[in-house]
Amino acid sequence: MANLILPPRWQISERHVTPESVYRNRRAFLQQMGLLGTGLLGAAEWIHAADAPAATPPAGKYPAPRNPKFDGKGLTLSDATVTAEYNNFYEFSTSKDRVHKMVGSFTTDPWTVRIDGLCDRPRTVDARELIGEFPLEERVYRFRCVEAWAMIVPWTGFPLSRLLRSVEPKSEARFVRFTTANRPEQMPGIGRLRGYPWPYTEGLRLDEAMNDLVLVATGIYGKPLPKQNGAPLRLVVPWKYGYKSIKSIVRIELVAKQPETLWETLAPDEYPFESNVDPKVPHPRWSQASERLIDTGDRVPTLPYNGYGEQVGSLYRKS
Ligand SMILES: Nc1nc2c(c(=O)[nH]1)N[C@H]1C(S)=C(S)[C@@H](COP(=O)(O)O)O[C@H]1N2
Ligand SMILES: [Mo]
Repeated sequence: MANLILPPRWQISERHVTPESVYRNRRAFLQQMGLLGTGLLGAAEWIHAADAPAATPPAGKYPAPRNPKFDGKGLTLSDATVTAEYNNFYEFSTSKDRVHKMVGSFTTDPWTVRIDGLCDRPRTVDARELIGEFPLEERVYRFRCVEAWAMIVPWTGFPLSRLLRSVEPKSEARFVRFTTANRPEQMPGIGRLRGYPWPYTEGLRLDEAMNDLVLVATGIYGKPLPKQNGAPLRLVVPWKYGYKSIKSIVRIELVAKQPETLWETLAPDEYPFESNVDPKVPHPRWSQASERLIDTGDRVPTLPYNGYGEQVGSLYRKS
């Protein structure tokens, strides 16, 4: 089946960064960094904010306090304009620089999310309400696409573990399955990639999903997520290749068996379920030893688990 299907655009990757968008806002970016620098909160303030009641509507929750555990020390944030205009979101377009121009008619408010499957308290809730329930925090993470480009961004959101605990998973639950909205009338890429097994789905083992690093992101750069980055809710799994970080989620389901995912279904040898970032394991068609930062163009070594081995290595140690 896979060879009847249009190949993913990333099979011809490595030449998608448009030089204008890379350098255009460089000055503005440096100014912004100066401002961000003064906006850092200390640990005490962060804890205080995290304990505050969570009734505020989403618009009032930005910018959220930065979690000092993930303050991005030693990392330089990627240019916000570049990350907003260089996107993988195949429901809209396979051209990264076009996605942000095609999301205009995509409605992300109101937005219903269903959290169900093998749990005692399944629920269906509007995204705004859900975001209002959890204290939001900012975390600076590395983000590594399987195509060997990377960025460093400040996400706003809350740990997925909190949401999962709130629905009380049953003991039979072993995996979590995530599904993106499927609206061909608003998402022109769906009709163009007819052989793809839409909707976009992804999955994690339950123990991976419960790891503190996994965020339900609701914002980026101190503001609510732009549609092209996965509004109103997306996943961020920083130690895995970018395609695991599924956008614009409508359903989160606790399941017993490893779920099928869009990319694994299309090309299991290239985009397997686990997909941990590993510089020693090349993609069948290119090396994963290094990566290109999308704003500066710098090539840097790729780190095992994308630099998060200390937090997640124990999940994969064979006993
Ligand atoms: N629904 C959906 N989620 C998706 C994708 C997609 O095409 N559709 N692309 C993935 C890939 S390959 C990457 S690298 C990231 C890109 O996220 P960004 O555009 O916010 O940088 O989103 C991931 N999530
Ligand atoms: Mo990606």
